[in-house]
Amino acid sequence: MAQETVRPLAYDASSIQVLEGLSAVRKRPGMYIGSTDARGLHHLVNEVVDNSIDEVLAGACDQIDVTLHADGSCSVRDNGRGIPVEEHPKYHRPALEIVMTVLHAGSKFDRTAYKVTGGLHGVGVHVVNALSEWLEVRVRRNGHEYFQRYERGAPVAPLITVGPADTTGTETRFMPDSTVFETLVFDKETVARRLKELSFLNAGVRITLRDERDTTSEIFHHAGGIAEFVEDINLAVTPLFKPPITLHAKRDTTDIELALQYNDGYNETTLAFVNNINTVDGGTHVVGLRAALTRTLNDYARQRGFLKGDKEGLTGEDVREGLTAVLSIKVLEPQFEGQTKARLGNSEVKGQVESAVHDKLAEFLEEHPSVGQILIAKALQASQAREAARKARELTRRKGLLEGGGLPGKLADCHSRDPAECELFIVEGDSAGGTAKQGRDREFQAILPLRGKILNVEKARLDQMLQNEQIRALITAIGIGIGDEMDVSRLRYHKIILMTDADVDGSHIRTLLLTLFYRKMPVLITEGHVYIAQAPLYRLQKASRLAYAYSDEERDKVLTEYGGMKGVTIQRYKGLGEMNADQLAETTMRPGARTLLRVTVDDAGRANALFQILMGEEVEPRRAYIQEHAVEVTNLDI
Ligand code: 0RA
Repeated sequence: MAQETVRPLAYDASSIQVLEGLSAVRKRPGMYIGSTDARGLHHLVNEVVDNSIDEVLAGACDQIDVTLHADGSCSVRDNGRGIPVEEHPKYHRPALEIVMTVLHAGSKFDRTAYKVTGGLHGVGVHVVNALSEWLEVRVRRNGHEYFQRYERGAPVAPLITVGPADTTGTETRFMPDSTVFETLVFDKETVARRLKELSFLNAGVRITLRDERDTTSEIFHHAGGIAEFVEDINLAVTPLFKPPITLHAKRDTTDIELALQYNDGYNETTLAFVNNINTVDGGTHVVGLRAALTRTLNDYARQRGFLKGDKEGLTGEDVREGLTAVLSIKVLEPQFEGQTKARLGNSEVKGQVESAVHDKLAEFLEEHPSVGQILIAKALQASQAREAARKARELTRRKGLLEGGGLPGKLADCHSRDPAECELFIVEGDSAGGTAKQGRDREFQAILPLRGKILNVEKARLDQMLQNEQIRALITAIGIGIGDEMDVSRLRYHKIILMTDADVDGSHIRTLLLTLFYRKMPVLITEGHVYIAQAPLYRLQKASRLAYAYSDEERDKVLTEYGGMKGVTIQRYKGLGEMNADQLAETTMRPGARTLLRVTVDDAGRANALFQILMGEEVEPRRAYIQEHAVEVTNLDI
């Protein structure tokens, strides 16, 4: 074949290395991109975009255009310096080809600066290439436009010049390999979310997202950077001052940027990024930030006489109540730790961040005493509430309400004492609770019926929460406690299953419960203990044939299988209470027969904003959100 003869990778040593690298990636894609589902697919886009963002970090690029093409491919074009095309000293091939085919090109063609691609996702574009049916790259550089095409990672022709160019930059277009990925459809929202985040984190960069499939386009551009990020997060709450406080400092080679604003709520939202990577598990930079906040606000409060000499100081929790902060730092050699590599480990960074934030924040408060007053008032109020909560907790403990022996009366516990096999069904209403009790397997399934409305913890403090009977019952049954005394090793059930009606009330109760868990017992969610039961919406019977349908589509499918509506009895379940115990067990509760949705938080910032919108004070954003995302709200699997 003609094509074979022009393949530059014939039989020399480097070509063998390339082919070995490719087959390693193609054999175990999960090792490189985590998975081959939708998440892995979007990882490809992020990898390519991150390479352009590295040009932004080098100060060499301010425009990135992402296109989701109608043919299913994706392209990313930037106005950076262009990937070098000069001969690579070790491989004796164009550097571009090496970047596209070999693990970490290295040497003089490696950009020395802060790098997104050095971090968590930094697998290299060659991985994208290896997992693409085809990939085409165009580089504008040295007055020329260069072009090369690859198939499944291997070049199909040498790098060629296709014309003159009066600008510089790189464009990469790739078609994900259908033999690798389970899904091939790029989700605009998923792509947009990361691009939006990047546009906040890199003030001034202009990122466009064009979707040729529906001919829409969006521009992400935030001259205000992370200050605008904070404002965006706080859209649904009432800030205590405007604009957010911002600071920027350098300590050694570490660049530190922070924006923060307080609101009249009680929750903390801190997003922390290292080289544009979201460190959801925190790390030394977050420890430094917290230490600085506590120290600076205590010093300030004492100097101004808000805290008398003998009085106990403000705690970390006090100074973080109602705080929204975005911390974005750049580190030359980040070390990411932990199972998901989402925690920064560099020990030197703690002191760098603490020093920078302390100095700059103290300076800011000196210059803006009115904002200082607001911060101190907020923290003192939190401190008083914390004291009240401690008393309330002591009181409930004395009454034996929060600890062993005092399990709530309504709880129908299971026999097993092995938490790993135990399940707690939280059921809406006494009537459904009764049915669930009959239908359960008492060996390992416990039932806790909840009556009426549950307190909205988004608007309540710990002391108010502990006065609420429903919430006390939940806390006691779950067993891990709440607040600073939480201990996940005391979890009594490894599956906590929310079983509510498929109507508006049920969805509201479910959201309230998820808010409670997310805000007050987040380990339950991060460790994957919370599930949502899926009850059927329809029961369809035709003579001796019986089927359950969990959606309208499923109902229609069953009807087709039945050969039409004739002779079919359709029952629509409006609530769990309409099922008898056997039906409930067989459709919703029994392992093997049931489907459970596990609640996960992909994106802490988004979940946070979602709860603020759904449960917060501001009505308008909530209405807008619910109208826009009606389906998601009734099927909340954040
Ligand atoms: C290595 C060195 C230089 C730039 C790049 C790589 C580069 C890579 C990508 C990936 C996507 N867009 C990119 N743009 C640039 C520096 C080259 C120089 O000093 O001229």
